[in-house]
Amino acid sequence: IVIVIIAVVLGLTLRQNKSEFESTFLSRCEKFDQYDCKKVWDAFQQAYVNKDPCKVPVEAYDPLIAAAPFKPQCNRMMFWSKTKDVVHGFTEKRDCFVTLEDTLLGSVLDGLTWCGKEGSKDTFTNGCPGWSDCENNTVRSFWIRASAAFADVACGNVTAMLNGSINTPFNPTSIFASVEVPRFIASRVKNLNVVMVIQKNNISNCTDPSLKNLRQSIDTGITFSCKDVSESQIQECGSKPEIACGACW
Ligand code: AVW
Repeated sequence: IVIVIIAVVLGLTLRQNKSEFESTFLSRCEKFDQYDCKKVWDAFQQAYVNKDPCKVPVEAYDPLIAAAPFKPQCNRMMFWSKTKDVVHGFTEKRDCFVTLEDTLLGSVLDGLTWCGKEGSKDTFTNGCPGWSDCENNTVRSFWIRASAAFADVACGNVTAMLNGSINTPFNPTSIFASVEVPRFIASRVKNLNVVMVIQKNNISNCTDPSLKNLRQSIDTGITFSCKDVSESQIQECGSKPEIACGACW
């Protein structure tokens, strides 16, 4: 009996408690059916655990993408650049489009910071390198890998919301321009429809020279369109379910 008690007490003290991060990951994951969240968590951890947080290449997340693959949702896929709040404000209310942040991996990791440390099997949420502190940082590599995988399955009519309140709505250094657009292939994607979000003090619109670059950089065979749409019109469509998705703008 004494031995059993010692073994149990030892087992309990040695067993690592689930971190708050792991709990968040798993509870967000469990909102999606058809995925084995423990398997997804294990595939996620192997990308960065016990590594220098600045030495996690994009490919480190390949096994994670394989464990939770993206499903093509033709004609409903929404990309964005510098319009995160407008886009999600809309997609939260209406089931018209699917963004990366609506998929399992995107929604589980949205807004989170994480990294590992050499010599430790833990996940840390403090003291992790910032987005531009080093090239191969743990969080940035994930978003690049996930964005690439999401763009790889893009099909049919693809929509992108760009920001008319900045100088260069199609910025070559953005994930949208550098990772996603190059993966749109004519055999899968029919049209790229840009929605230029226009606010009161907009400084650019669909006539911006950067949009010409976008038109020229897409795969031949993909047709391109751009429409200036006011932010208030997007919000109105978000709050009026009687307006059909296709009639929003
Ligand atoms: P974004 P993207 N520091 O609005 O085209 C911290 O520029 O690049 O649009 N976080 C950053 C930084 C930074 N300097 N830069 C970017 N981020 C993060 C995935 C931050 O979380 C979707 F499918 C910001 O909200 C879109 O089509 C996010 O990256 C496309 O990639 C987007 O930055 C949007 O990427």
